[in-house]
Amino acid sequence: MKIFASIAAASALLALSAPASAQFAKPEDAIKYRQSALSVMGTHFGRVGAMASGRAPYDAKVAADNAEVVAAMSKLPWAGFMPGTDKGNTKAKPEIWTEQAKFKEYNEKLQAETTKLAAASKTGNLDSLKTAFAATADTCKACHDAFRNK
Ligand code: ASC
Repeated sequence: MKIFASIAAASALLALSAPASAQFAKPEDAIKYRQSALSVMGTHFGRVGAMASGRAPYDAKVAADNAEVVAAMSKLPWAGFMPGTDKGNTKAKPEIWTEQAKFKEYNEKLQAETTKLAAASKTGNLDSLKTAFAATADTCKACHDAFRNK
């Protein structure tokens, strides 16, 4: 009987402690996932940036639709930086795993800035969009400088 109780307890513990790794079958899957999320985010951020910089005509609806995708995508990549995904087809620096508090702080800052970007895009005011775009881009860059290899 005792052995069953131990197995049950071990299974419960595993179920509780495994959520991050359980989301991906293999480390390569996690790497591909985070790169995909960051790539989609970059594509839509680039479309907002084209308007913020005047390379594309400003269309408030298009800006808002793209900023909405950026804000949604900004929540996703981080689950893909699970332990054991520091090696392989990745530019991720080891500091992501040795300075986890700082990495998390940057992830959260990005989510805060993209939320502001989405809000600014809904005002229909191009100057607000430009300000929020610049703040978001600075946040992208700070994290890349600290945590991404060239
Ligand atoms: C982008 C994009 C990034 C950021 C970064 C901002 O459009 O793909 O990674 O902006 O270059 O500095």
